[in-house]
Amino acid sequence: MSTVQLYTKYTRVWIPDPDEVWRSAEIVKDYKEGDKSLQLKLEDETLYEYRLDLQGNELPLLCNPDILVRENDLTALSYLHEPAVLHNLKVRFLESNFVYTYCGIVLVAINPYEELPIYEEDAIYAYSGQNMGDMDPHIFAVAEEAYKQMARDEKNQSIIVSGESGAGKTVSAKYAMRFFTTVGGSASKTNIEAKVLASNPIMEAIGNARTTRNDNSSRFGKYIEIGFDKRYHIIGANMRTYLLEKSRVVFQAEHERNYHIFYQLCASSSLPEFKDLGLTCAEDFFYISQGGDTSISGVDDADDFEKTRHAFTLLGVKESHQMTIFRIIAAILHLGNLEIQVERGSEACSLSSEDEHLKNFCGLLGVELSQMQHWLCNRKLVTTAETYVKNMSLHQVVNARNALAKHIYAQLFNWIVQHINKALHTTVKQHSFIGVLDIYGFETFEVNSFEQFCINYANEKLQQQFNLHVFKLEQEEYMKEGIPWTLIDFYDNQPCIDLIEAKLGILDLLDEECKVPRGTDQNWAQKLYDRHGSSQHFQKPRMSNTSFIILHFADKVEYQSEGFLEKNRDTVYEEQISILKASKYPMVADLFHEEKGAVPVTPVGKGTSKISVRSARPAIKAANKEHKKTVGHQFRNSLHLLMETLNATTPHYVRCIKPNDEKLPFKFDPKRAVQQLRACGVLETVRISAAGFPSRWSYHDFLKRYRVLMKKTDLAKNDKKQICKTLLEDLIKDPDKFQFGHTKIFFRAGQVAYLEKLRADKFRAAIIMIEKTVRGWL
Ligand code: AD9
Ligand code: MG
Repeated sequence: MSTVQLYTKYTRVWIPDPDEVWRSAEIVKDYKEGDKSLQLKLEDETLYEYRLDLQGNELPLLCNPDILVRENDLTALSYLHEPAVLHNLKVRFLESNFVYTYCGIVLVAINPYEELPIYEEDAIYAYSGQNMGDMDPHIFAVAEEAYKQMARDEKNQSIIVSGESGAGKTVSAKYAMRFFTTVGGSASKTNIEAKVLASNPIMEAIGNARTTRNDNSSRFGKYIEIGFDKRYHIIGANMRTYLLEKSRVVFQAEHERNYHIFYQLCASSSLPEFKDLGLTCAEDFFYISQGGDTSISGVDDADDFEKTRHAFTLLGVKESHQMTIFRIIAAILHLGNLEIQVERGSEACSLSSEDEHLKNFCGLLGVELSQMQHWLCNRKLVTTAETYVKNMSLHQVVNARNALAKHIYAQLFNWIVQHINKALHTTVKQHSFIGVLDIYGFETFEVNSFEQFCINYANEKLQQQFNLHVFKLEQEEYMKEGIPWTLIDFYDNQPCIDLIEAKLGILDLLDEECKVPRGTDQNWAQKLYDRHGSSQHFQKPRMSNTSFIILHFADKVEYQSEGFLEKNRDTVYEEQISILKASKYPMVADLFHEEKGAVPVTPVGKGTSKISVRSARPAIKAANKEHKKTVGHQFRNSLHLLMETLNATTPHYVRCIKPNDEKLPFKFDPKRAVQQLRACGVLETVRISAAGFPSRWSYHDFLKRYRVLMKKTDLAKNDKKQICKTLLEDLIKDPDKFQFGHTKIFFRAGQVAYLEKLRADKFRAAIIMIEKTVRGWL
């Protein structure tokens, strides 16, 4: 049977639709080889001519048979393609309010934007100890599976949650953690379960913010390992974080906010213990009011602040340390309000020693005011021969001040993470762990910069880890069933990863450009074109000489090179840091001590009054010798480490989907859903599955369903396997379309649908026969 013969009357197909992405239609006239169009009837009964010459002569995709609609697992679909996946998710979500669906080893979770009664403790106990296939798909089922496999295989596990902003990653990760703390609770005196959960409100206070997409958007990636003892009780945890979005500390786009903690503190500034912080309402501070409205509907910042403090206390962060944390947070706010004065007749800037904010900033951090006042406006330039002090322009002062604010915040963030880790650390021997990864999903905006580049690079790595894992699992299953595994074709995104991280790849060239005196974003882009212009995953946009395109697995993304160098260097001025190191508060001083080589490497530009550009060159070289690791370099290392960790665990994947942009409950926008299914690799999974033998039937089940297609003489035989073989070899002429395993029959995509069609035809013929007979009687 050729594919053409599948397009017969009554068969249903998917046709593209501008609003729904795909809509179904029924064929009303058998398709014949060479026909220029296909006659269809749409769901509203209207007739529609599907012109093949307008569709590149491609016949439309076929619908799955009805028995497969609403499947718990999408890979059970016979036709595994985009419309089938989309349709099933939509029907389950809208008609049954099912949030969760499996797609092979992936749990797809669609954000309901509504509190559902499916997460109570009862539900946790209902899923605990059950088999995944016996229950409705659920985040608890995935967590249970990880917990069970940890014990059964004596192997560490990880739960990898991904999806775009607002899709529900953090919520899912929290439910998974709640599951483990509940089923792995030991009622010990250490209260470790509560501590593990208490890390969430703290991390959200310091690392989450309102964005246009999510009122509680995580601006960092997180991998938390929950440790268990021999009896699989929780004994501790450890967390690693990835690439905090530092730029938010000094800037927010319209309608966005800075990190929650700033507003929480301002909302509580009238408490007696905070009267020395010099804080007022959030609107008064530049660093946290650029986005406009400083409140979030439904959120009480003062209330949340109490929760944050309570969580700190639970984790054993001393009152005095908490106080220092809040002083530092307040200090950053004052830093943002400094009144920088430009001296008349020169470019030089200064700060008044009477500036209340400067006084507060220095007082809160315990540093000397006169020093800070000077070094916020001047910088040191070192040549081999001499050291100069140079005034900075207003632009430079503001930049340096912002860099300092970001640096202080990032150091504080790291300090808090370290302290949480200390509190969650245990001396009891850890037997195994389950890691939960809540990381930023693939993203593309109108303008994509260094942050998107890093995020998408991370996703490219995760996708590869995923592909390899799926491939390995398939391979194992095939071996177990005695099927040659060379029959699977599979996709590897290594070339795209190489483009980014290999020797002389994008990151290497970026680091190089950061070291070159007078390197620029544009020169870097030029070097990328020269070196990678012919690469399969790289393109130069026709209309631009500064941006570049990467063909990621999920989508094509155009990046603007502007700002890459600066963000990659992440420079702060040594003189300013030295002052902080000398703080009279040990905790403040400590924050900056481990830091090595925070050297100004920004090459000297024009307007240098005391040194000519040429003579400045040696200085830059000298500085570069101590050059700290670039952000890109650090990120690459941390991703490698993450991959090593993940590869040493058994992974479980959760892909979150945001069903609409208005945050409306149970509204499904097919266009948005498809976009994400492509980006988060669900369709890629489907592709990998479809490339192998996605449908599997046990001999018994197969026989039961397709008896009607078998000859009576064959059915009389005893050997079930042989009956199935005889039938299939008769019905499906292409031997590549199926394989006989030890216990199951493996089918290529589409074969089960074809068998279903034969079965339906047989019944239809039988009905017609009966009708004729009955008519004959009458
Ligand atoms: V981001 O990349 O950090 O910006 P996330 O983490 O993917 O994003 P988050 O978990 O914060 O999204 O979810 C966004 C909002 O969706 C939540 O604040 C809830 O209001 C809503 N949400 C998400 N998942 C669920 C759910 N399972 N049930 C109910 C949910 N509401
Ligand atoms: Mg999040």
